Amino acid sequence: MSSLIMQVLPIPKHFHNSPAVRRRASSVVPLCCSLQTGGRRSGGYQPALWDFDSIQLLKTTNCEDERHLTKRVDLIGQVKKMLVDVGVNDVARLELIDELHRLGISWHFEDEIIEILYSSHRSWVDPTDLYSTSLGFRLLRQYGIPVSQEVFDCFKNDKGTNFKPSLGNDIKGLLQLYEASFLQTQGEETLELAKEFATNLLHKKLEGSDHEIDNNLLSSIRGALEFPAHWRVQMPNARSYMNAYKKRADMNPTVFELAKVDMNIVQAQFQQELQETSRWWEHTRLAQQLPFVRDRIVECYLWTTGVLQRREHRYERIMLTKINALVTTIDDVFDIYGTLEELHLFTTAIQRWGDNDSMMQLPPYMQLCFLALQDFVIEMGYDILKEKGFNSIAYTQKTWVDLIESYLIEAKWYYNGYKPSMEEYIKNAWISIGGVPILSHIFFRLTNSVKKEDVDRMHQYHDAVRASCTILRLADDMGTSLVEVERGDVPKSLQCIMNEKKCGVEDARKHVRSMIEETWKLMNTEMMRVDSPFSKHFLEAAANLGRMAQFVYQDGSDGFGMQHSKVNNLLRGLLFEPYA
Ligand code: 0FV
Ligand code: MN
Ligand code: MN
Ligand code: MN
Ligand code: MN
Repeated sequence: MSSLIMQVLPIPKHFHNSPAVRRRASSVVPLCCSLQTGGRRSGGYQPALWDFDSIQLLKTTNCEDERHLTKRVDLIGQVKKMLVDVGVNDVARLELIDELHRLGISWHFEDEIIEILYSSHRSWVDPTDLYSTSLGFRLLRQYGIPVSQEVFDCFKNDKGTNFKPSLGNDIKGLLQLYEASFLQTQGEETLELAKEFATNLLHKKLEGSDHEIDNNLLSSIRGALEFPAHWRVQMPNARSYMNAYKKRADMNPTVFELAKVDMNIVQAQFQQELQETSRWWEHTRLAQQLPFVRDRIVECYLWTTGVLQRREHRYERIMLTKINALVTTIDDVFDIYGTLEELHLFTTAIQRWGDNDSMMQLPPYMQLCFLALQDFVIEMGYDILKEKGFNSIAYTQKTWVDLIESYLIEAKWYYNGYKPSMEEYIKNAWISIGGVPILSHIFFRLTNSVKKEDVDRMHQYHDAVRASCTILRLADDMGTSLVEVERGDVPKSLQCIMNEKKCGVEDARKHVRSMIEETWKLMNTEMMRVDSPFSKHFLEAAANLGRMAQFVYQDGSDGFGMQHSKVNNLLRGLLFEPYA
């Protein structure tokens, strides 16, 4: 026991950077072994790409200095003028709003944008112009302003059974119609029709290599077919949009300059937040003591920049990154290292939270995990009580208990060789992906006055929560399940569908993608509900959690555990390399 206490002993903060401490840390014998001993599995995960020291030494920019901040204020003023300039026609204004969003700078203009969208409401609905109607429709819904799918009725044929064939020549209009269709809520048939109609025609345009379509438009179509705008997270995508925007003949230099200055200021803020979380992660010693877990603090932080996009949510991002790291750690305990007997003990200890005897039954490596989690839950609960006057601890604990019980169900399935149906699988797997503690945290932080009634609806896992977690699960399975099942794991979505439908992996992927699209309809319904128990910021973050999963697991590969190069390049651009 005494050697455990030695190893777990905290290292005082001011020693964190000292070489002596780092040497001592690396000579500590881990509480468990990374080798495949005693029938334990291996995740095959590579070490972290960025070590503690290199993160702490980051200082690539001095962009938070006075000069840059003043420049940004000036540029914001100029762009505001452009937005409200009476000389600008409605369509150009809508295009500017869309661009500000894609460039990641729309938050500077939120009040202006909402006012413009409200006041111009419907003035752009023009039966002769599919482009502006579709763009306007999408932006209104994106900003939570109600608008009916009926605005598209005038583009349908006389019987109303499909869109008019003549629209097939309006490529820019089709692209916008396609984008608009992803804002559909459940049961909106016109928008479903719009999606099929536009998708088919856009695919044909690409295949036909039509010489009349210019290259910029072609690449926009390609990008949109892969990822519609509504599914894209703002910040991690902003930089690649900036690169495309820069090359366009109609780009606005002032807007571009603002995006550039802002990107570098944000990067400096992100670096500080990352440094703070990395100090916490180092302090937990989880990566050293449990060498089988994914050591992914930078990737965990990247997630949060997509989920919580608003600059002022600094504390929330730091805490969310810690949740991501704890979820990842405990997930790896269940999926990789723990024996079934140990996993039962861990589940019992969590169910009897606070009961010391149950905790003392655990092997030391699990005690470390448990205490790290407990510390964190108390810290978070303390802050919420202090700031919101609500004691959230029992609710937070419930989310962890539910998560860990769902992990145990999967572990039992695995050890029994049980193959669930897709329905049975997903009923458990939307929880086992780890979204519930994430959303509970975001709920408490982003709700101004916390009411018990709403807290209950959150923790009975309202549809908005379920939709967000389901997208997260389905996207994760697309990116990780082939490797997981090979290593030894329960059948995930792809395998359940392949078993059930007796189909190949490509058909299973198509099926999962259509399930993601269906779930988005539920998410959209919840986001547009006028009687939602949730704040706008919470719903935005819940949607972003799904978007971020689609981003990290894009192309069906694992940009988190396996550090896929596409995601890595975007990560470098966002967090480490100033925009020159
Ligand atoms: C998924 O890992 C994943 F990234 C986790 C659990 C990290 C925490 C969650 C967020 C950062 C949102 P993995 O594929 O191993 O998860 P499953 O559930 O498939 O074991
Ligand atoms: Mn410390
Ligand atoms: Mn896992
Ligand atoms: Mn798992
Ligand atoms: Mn997975």
